[in-house]
Amino acid sequence: MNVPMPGGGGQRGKFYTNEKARFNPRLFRKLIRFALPYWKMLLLALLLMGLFTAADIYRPLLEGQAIDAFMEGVSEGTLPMQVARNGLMQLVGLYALMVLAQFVLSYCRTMTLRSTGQRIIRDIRSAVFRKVQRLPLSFFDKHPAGVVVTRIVNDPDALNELFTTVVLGMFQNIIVLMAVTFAIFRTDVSMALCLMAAMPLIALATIVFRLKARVIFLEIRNRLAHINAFLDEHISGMGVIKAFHMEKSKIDEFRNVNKAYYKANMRNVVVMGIFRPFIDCVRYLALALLLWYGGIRTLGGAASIGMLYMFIKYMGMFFHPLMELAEEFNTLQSSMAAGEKINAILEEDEEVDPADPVPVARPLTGRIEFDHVWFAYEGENWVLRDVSFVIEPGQSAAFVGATGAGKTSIISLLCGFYEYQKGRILIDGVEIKSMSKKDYRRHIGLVLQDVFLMAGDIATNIRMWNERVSDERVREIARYVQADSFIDKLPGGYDHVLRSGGGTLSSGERQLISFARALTQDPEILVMDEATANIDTNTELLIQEALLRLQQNRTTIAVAHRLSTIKNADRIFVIHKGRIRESGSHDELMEHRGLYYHLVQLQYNGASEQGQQT
Ligand code: TTP
Ligand code: MG
Repeated sequence: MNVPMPGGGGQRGKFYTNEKARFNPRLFRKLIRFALPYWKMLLLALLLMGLFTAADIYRPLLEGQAIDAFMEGVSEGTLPMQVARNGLMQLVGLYALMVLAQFVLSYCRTMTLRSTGQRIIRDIRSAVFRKVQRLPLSFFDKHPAGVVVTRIVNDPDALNELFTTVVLGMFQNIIVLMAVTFAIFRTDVSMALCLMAAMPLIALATIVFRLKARVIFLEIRNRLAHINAFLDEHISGMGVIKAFHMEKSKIDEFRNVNKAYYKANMRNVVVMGIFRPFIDCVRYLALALLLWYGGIRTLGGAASIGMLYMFIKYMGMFFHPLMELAEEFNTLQSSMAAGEKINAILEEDEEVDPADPVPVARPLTGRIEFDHVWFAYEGENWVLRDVSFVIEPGQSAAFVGATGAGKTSIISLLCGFYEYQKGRILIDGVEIKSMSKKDYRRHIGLVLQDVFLMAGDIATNIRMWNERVSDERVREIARYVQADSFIDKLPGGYDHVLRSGGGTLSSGERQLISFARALTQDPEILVMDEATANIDTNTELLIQEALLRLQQNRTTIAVAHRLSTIKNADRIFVIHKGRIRESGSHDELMEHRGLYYHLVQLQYNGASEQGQQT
């Protein structure tokens, strides 16, 4: 899979750029369904938050009252014991109780919120992975693996923030703001207005900050995607980079990509660096104003020291949620961007299966028919043009033709990996579009040139996690395809554990395993695309013998560049630029002296020039 660089347009745009990080109510309604199953928990969290906040608001009131009670005592010259009896003790007791209650509430709230959050993340991750499993192969042609991984691993975290931190956090902060406002205006209107004097400045700063932050935030996300795509490409292509001595230039290239990311982050640092101190500055100025005005009022007897203390406390409680709100808006934007990307995957078209599939006959006879099939990977770039052929049950067919002629595409269509645009493909007389892909793929054994082995031991890779295939059968099949000799030499033999991809085996060894894998299914149709391309001539001859026996009761389709390997096929189709140009047996085609004849001549001459007989 090639890794496209970000910034380009087209399909991948919505995975990289064009992030609309604005709040989008339609998207929000879609995403909220991940939180809906946990509405009870979230409601509980909200309730706990409300109680906690109420206690928070009430505390400065108590503190103020306590101070006033004490001051009264001092001014009246009462003894400490009497002050205590005058209600200070009760106040302090109530206060201690509230602090304890807040501790419990805070613990319960955090636990409820966090555990719900983790559940939401888990659900989203599963949903995205489930979706990815159902996507057609064409999706993976367009989206690099690194990006899909980000969608499954990182984005759910960001989206979770939307429900837990942002929505509930905003709710809480707004409640605090309203409660504080109510409390101060109820206590003293003129002093409350004094505190509010700072509001316009703060509102202005927050708006400017929000706008700035949004632009910078998008920039950071894009730069990050850029770095990820760069790394994805350059780590998987390490071999090529080394072979072409590109290390130095790649290091320079990375320095630039890295610098762009650094710069975007630095802009964020600067904006954040200004915003917080600015708000602090405004806050302390407002405090000074309050001290001055409150001082005058206290001295004049219109307010008490406890009240002034309470106002100072409330001022802190007022600014804190304001700052948090600004940051929550920021998080809202990032989580909306993540949500948008997750939603884009969730809305991708899945592999289409008919609503009411025709059941697949068991066993199939294995008749394959292409009826005027046209196919393009994209738009009208026809890769297959009006392809028609029939392969009768039990026949062996071969496709030959130049590189890029469309042979693999024919096989991909037969396996239902891509949807064809015109014509029909029929298996046993039933069009594949009316069958369930999962059902009929069971009947097709596929051996490809590039073999992907899963993480696990050799035997498991052969039986493909199908427990019904016994160890005995695995060994028998491995012997059949001549894989046993190299497997026996591996440490642990059939229990030898492979890493994902099977990179520690040679290409030929992987192909042999792939052969065995296809045969454990005992498929009615066996499809081989360059299946022996990486296998030495000696082993291939041995496999050919096995294959001949295998072909007896199944339909086989082989694609091969080495023509010697398909000479015995019942029918050979010559593909040229997406069309079938010739078909027939080897002898017929040789007699015809057309394209096939020339291909054979070329290979034969080429081989004999090198002194090798094919
Ligand atoms: P293939 O069908 O892959 O060609 P082939 O199998 O005959 O070639 P080879 O012998 O090298 O294996 O491709 C046919 C054309 O389709 C080719 O021009 C590339 C194009 N193509 C796409 O546009 N998108 C794709 O995802 C693939 C796989 C191929
Ligand atoms: Mg091919």
